[in-house]
Amino acid sequence: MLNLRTCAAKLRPLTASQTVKTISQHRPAAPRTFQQIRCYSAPVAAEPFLSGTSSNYVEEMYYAWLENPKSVHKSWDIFFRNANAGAAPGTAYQSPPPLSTSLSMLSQAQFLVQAQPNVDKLVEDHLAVQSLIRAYQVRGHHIAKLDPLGISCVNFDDAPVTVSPNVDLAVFKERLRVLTVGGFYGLDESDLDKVFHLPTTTFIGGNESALPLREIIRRLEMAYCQHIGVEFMFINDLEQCQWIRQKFETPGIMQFTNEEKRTLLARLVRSTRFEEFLHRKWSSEKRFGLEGCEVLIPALKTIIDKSSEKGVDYVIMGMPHRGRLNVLANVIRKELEQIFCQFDSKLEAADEGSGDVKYHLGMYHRRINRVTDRNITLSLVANPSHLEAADPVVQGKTKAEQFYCGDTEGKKVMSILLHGDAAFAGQGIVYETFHLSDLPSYTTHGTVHVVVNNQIGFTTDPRMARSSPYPTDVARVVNAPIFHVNADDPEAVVYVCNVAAEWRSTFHKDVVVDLVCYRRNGHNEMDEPMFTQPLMYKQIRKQKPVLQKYAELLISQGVVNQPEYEEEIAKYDKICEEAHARSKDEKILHIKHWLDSPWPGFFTLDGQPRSMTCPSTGLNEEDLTHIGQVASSVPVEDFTIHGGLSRILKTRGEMVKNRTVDWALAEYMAFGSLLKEGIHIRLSGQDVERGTFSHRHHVLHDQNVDKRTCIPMNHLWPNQAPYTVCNSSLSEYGVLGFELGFAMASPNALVLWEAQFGDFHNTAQCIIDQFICPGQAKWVRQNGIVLLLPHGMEGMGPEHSSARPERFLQMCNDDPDVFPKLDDFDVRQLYDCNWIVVNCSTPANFFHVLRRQILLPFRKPLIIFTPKSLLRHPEARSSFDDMLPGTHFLRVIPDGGPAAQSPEQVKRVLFCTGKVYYDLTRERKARQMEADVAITRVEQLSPFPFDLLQREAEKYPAAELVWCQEEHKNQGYYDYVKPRLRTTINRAKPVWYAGREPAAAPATGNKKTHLTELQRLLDTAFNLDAFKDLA
Ligand SMILES: Cc1ncc(C[n+]2csc(CCOP(=O)(O)OP(=O)(O)O)c2C)c(N)n1
Ligand SMILES: [Mg+2]
Repeated sequence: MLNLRTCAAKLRPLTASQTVKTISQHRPAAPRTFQQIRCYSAPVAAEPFLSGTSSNYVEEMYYAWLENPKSVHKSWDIFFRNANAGAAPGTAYQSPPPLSTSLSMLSQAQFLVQAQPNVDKLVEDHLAVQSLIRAYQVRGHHIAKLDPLGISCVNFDDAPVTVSPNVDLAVFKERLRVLTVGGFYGLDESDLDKVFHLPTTTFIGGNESALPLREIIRRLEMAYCQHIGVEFMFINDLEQCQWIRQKFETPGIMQFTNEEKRTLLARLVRSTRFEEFLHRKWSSEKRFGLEGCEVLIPALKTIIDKSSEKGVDYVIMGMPHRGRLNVLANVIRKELEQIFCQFDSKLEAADEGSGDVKYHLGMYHRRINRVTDRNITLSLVANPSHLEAADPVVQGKTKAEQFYCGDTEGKKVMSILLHGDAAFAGQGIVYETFHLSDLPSYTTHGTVHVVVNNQIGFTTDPRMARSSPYPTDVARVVNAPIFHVNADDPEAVVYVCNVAAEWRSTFHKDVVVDLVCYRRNGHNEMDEPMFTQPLMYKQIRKQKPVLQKYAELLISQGVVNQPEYEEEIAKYDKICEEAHARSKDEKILHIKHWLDSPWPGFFTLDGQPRSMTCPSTGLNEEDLTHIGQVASSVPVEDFTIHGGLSRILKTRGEMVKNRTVDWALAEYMAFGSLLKEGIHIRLSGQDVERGTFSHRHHVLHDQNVDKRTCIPMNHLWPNQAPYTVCNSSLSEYGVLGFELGFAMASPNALVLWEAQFGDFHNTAQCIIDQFICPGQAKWVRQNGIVLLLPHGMEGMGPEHSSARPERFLQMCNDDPDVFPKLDDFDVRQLYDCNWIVVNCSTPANFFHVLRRQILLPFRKPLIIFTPKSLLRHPEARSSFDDMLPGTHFLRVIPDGGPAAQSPEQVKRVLFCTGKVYYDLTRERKARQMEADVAITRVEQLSPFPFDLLQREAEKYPAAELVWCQEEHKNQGYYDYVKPRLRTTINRAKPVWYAGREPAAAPATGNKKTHLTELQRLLDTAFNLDAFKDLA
């Protein structure tokens, strides 16, 4: 009872005449610092059963009860009422009334509440204030003044109220209708001067633990309803919520020194005058200027400064077109003359390749951060026009840089991603990338996202461009806090950027800064925005530029004077003029100066390969045996594997004894040997650890201990490089982009992405079309990523049959009509190509092509069509002999049987690739045509082995030439191979086709039709009269 009375006294509203000091005597006036422990209102927290996870649950319920007492079970309602009324710990709980509640029991249960006639009102007022505070925290951003134009459709209240100490409750009632949906919790005007205790879930009190309601409202307005809208209450971690509350609620926390204000002004001067300079000099050039969001430059610089202060020394950035040149100039500090000379159309390109427009190029720059005096490296990843496509690439590169410098927590390397409002909301890759953010093998330990939210996408309004109130709602799925900020308030922007950087360094989680701004010009400088947004642009014409507004503010505050301001402008204009003059001396454009990921040491100083040879990719017998033994064992003690897997390992062991490998073992040999040579290997994709077809088993799982795993590949050699094998999220676009980014960071790593089935690569088409295929041509950046694409017609239906080789082959840059004049096809042809496309028919060749990928003196993407049924095909085995020193990858595997012994007798040569070879040899044997028909396997499709196939064709002078494939005629390889084969033989003979007819789908859904089609193509392949009438 004593406790109840004390608490009731505490809760009783005080009149303003009772000073805050009096209250402070009851409760020490310690500053409200952030508390790590979970905090309820004191009486509830004291309950003995509230510990561990139950406290989370109870807390949720408590908040729900605060909003609506009827939303919880009656027993909890009584408990919370009693606890808040001051019941002693352990006594607040009353057992719930039984189903057949008798009146007497109910009245017993309600005894405590009823015994205190005033408590109801006290509790309700107290709860009303708590609910009010919570309402501001949850929904304050709905009424914050975020839009500099004042026209945003996201403004939930278009009549913002000016807050003064004389809070008018009538106005607030209207405001609170928006905030609380259900009205004002019974508080009225007479309560405004009553003093209320503040709950521990707010920091608005500063040093005070109780405040008059009027002041509570004023402070909440200041924290949540001005130029910053904080969206965070969906975060399900109390500690993180408290951290944010403290950052925005603590009175006076948003203070700037005069020095800081002057720095901010100087940064705005640079940002604004840079665009003006470009506009003056090249008024008709597209540059996707930053006008309307000039504050982006100080925003980014703040994030970088703060992160540098926290220990980060490498920042990797990705961004779209908007303001990119400005970021290069003023954030990354690319030499201005290098930027300006890009506007000179007369410049000749010095590098090989086709290049890219200036607002897509990347950059890498190391310098001293002037604010922290620490070294910082900044890299802006080159990107295509495809918005948001660079997001996962940036993440992958960041992960790799963290990996190579041992930064397991993201303390030294971080990423910043910039987005446009329309693209952030509209592009699914944003969602895929967010879902990588907290996965162990993909996390970069927090990304700072900055959205240039100019409230328009090209000509489309937000209400037509998204179904969510904000463009940033996608970030809520990963519990990232979102700071919306009016971009015309530079101090508010800098403040939230500081908080965002601190958030990242504290919690290592993603965070979003939403710069609500406008776009002063059209989509680009040539575009007329009044066609489609007339009213918006009338408003924009009236809008004072942010630099002018802020300069006037600082002049009025006496922080700078007019001459100082003008001098700052003149100083930067002069820098631009001088750089422009120097840029005229540039005669040649070097795209390699715009490389985002240089590989020092891998190339010569002028960027050339150190040699033009590739050593043998073979391996000595001992290493093959050793790797094979580890691959067929469990290299740790007391580890129980599944019985089925024991059998698989036993079979492997027997193969090793017999000096043979199947597909999985060949892959093991390639990986294991490269690891010994210090090459890091990373294999990523859906279910790659076991392998979709259960053939790989690179991660063993203890059958008795949960989550205990073993990766034998990491137990091979004493000082080996690490092997990373990771099941990915169910994404292709995001994960392939990520691995491409990972592969960018170092040439000394074999990075592989495996599709579950090859056809799934088409959901990552943008990464293939925009980065992998043309990356080097556009950005002089090499990349050795490997794509493993399971492919083959197995009667499994139209899906899962074809990895669409035709698409990759169509994008190869070798000329079908020209026989290359090269001394050395083996390496030189690879150097000239944009990517390598292979379909290996033997495990040994798969082994060699993986090793060649690293032993080559340059890097090219490698596309491998990998088998499914061949994984277990008894003939698809290779001997150690084919993998020993001196052996190498075979671009073409000639026929080695009777046909090759008497080549002049051969009537037909069947050229083929991949698994159909095994169908063809079986059929040839059955028909006893081994001396009549030669079968030549084209293992490397691109670059096309013109030299070897010429030899093959010449070897069989009397033979017809036939391309045979299991894919449909308009698919597979035929369209690619035919003209090249004809060039090889100088068009002396036709090249016939044996295969399925053209079709819309990659394969039939009917197994019987599949087999009929197969038999038909085999019939054509071995019917020596098949083409007679066509000749
Ligand atoms: C994937 C993709 N689709 C379409 C386009 C064409 N496009 C270029 S900019 C743009 C509007 C982008 O709007 P927003 O993301 O808001 O950026 P802003 O230009 O407003 O800064 C569009 C549709 C593109 N570049 N990429
Ligand atoms: Mg936009």
